[in-house]
Amino acid sequence: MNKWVRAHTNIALIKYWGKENEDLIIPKNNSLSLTLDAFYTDTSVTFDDALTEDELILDGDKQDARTLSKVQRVLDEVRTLAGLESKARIESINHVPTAAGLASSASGLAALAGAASQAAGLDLSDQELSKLARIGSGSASRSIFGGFAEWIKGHDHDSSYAVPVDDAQWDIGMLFIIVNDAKKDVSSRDGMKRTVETSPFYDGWLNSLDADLSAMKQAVSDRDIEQVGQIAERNALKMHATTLGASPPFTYWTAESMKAMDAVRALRKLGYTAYFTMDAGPNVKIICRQSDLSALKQELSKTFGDEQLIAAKPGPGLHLLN
Ligand code: 2P0
Repeated sequence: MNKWVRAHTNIALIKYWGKENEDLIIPKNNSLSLTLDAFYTDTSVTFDDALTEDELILDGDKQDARTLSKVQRVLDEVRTLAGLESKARIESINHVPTAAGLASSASGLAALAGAASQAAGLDLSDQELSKLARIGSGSASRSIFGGFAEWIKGHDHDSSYAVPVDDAQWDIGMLFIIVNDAKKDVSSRDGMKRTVETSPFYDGWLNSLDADLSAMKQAVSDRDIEQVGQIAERNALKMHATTLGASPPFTYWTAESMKAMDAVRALRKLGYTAYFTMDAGPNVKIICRQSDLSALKQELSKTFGDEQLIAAKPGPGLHLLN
């Protein structure tokens, strides 16, 4: 019987935005994230000689070839490592609150790396698992680890993987404001490629990253939530600024995102530690004290529906389920 493996999603505080090598998914810069408890994917893989093609069943529905392509990168690597030729059947369940619009490739591809290597009889180290998840989706490399993780960019397949930075067992949390669950116009993969190739602001982004990353690592080590929030917010704003300079230009922000960002600034005026970050979509995530999560949720429920607000705490790394 094959085992089920669980991986949690992560949100970057120092963003990954742009690839040095698109085929191997080697990033242009190191990134640093926090793995969260609220969103995760459970996956089980069976290699079966009777199958004529790989298949992916996500939340009970068989997925098309396009969705299968990221997954096949990981399966092919596992087959190579294990000397297997059989096709695989993947069953996956996304535990993401309905309508959250957060279906993340990070938890999905990390869980797949764990489940596929397990099913193939490989006993991989966390570093090997991180590399395996990375070739499916860059951000998945970080979801192998709980708490804070840094993806070291490296320069080839063997040198590009995430490492644990801090277990985040302190007063930090994240509150999600779900403003829109519609499918995005520009995927993160296409968006980062277009930005690298055409945005004159991209160099400015890259040049400022070392300073943000080292300041963030210091803030995490000091457990300084104010600094973590400030650095994350400015890093996210810079990443999003690069998309406005792309050709053709684009943004992941909507009017609702702006409203949510204003709401976070208003929380700060009330004296709360609250800073936002955003990814390749319109939802806004608030970095805050875990001990303030309930109060912030209550404050924001004056502006947003309860179903739009999801509280998260630091989550664990990849693990087997019983
Ligand atoms: C991140 N994002 O660091 C950044 C910030 C979105 C904005 O990683 O092409 O799905 O599969 O490597 O990991 C989303 O991109 O992209 C992402 P691929 P991925 O979390």
